[in-house]
Amino acid sequence: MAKGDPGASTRGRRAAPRSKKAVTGDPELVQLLTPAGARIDSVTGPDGTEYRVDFTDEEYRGLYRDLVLVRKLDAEATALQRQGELGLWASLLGQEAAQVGSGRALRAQDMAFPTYREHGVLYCRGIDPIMPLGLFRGVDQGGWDPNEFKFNMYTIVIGAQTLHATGYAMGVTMDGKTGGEDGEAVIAYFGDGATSQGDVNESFVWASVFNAPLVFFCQNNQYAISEPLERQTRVPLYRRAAGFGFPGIRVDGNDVLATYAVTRHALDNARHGQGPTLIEAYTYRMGAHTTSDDPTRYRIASEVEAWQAKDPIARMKAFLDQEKIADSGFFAEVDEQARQEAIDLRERVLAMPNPEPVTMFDNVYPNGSPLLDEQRAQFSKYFDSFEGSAH
Ligand SMILES: Cc1ncc(C[n+]2csc(CCOP(=O)(O)OP(=O)(O)O)c2C)c(N)n1
Ligand SMILES: [Mg+2]
Repeated sequence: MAKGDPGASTRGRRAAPRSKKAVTGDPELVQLLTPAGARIDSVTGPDGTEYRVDFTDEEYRGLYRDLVLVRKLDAEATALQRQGELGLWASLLGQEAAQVGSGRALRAQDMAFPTYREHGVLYCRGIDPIMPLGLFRGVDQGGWDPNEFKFNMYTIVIGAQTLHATGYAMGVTMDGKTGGEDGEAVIAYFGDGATSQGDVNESFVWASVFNAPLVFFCQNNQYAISEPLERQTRVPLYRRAAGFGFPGIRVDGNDVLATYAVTRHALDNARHGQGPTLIEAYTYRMGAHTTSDDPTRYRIASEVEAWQAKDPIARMKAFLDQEKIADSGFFAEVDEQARQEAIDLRERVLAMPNPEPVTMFDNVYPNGSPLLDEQRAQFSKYFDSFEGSAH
């Protein structure tokens, strides 16, 4: 796992092997690593910003390790759901680079507002990956402290977290915490489907006119459950930002390096008081929407296969291999670490204690309420009436 702040150290940097100073293929897409694993030195965005990364070999390997671990833990969670150990799971399969690239671009002081699929960002924030499994097992409400890790609770209500993030970001400005390298920036994650929500559009307006230090990070994974992108928009999503008065940029969301570069730049602009940016991370949901969904009902296999050729981990591995940044021993060691961490995750999920039903009343208000106390007493009495009840 790439600890700390990749790209921040100044020692042992590796120059990109190829010096191609152009956007390849789609001119609307920032890409620094092609699907075949070839590096592009730098890309100039539409506003003249030059995007590049400057990692050491160790940092490149760290990003690869993150990608593999995040995918393996996600696969283990899906398996646990299939075996009845979780009520539901929302897999991030295919979106690892979008999440690790943006998650590692965050500085320690930055605040993130996730949806329900940001397990990769959660991992980058240093939160124990077991935490969301408790939520999806129904034994707790998430378990991590949003203030400690600067990572809010998962939000299921589509788009709502963009409003929370906007309010938080406006508060950051009011507290005088923007300006300079130590300034705080905020990032809000949401999906392509969420862009059709009123909440998201309202948050665009407020963030824009109040110049909030906020990055809107849209993972366009091409679907909102069964609804394809063309049911959400007639223009590329990143262009929506122009109508609200702030910059928008589309990045190859399956390219961890480009995602890192674009997100870091947008966060730094925000922390320096230059207002919001919309990033559209162009990616693909390789699996089902959740374990309750059957994607074969609404999309064809050839589409999935076409995206498999753009796999975010395969291209990073090809790059590390071609440039001799990592060898087979390293790849085997990462796979073994992932295997061990998945076993550990499984064991700890199975050992999770079931909460006492009455504890559902505990976290509704910080200081309780008389009405809730009454409900708790009624529920306890009812529960005690069952034969063999623990109460
Ligand atoms: C306000 C609201 N409406 C509807 C839903 C049901 N719902 C859950 S996920 C989802 C699709 C979201 O798609 P997208 O924003 O693209 O995110 P993705 O799941 O693809 O990451 C919907 C409609 C919800 N959770 N909240
Ligand atoms: Mg989507």
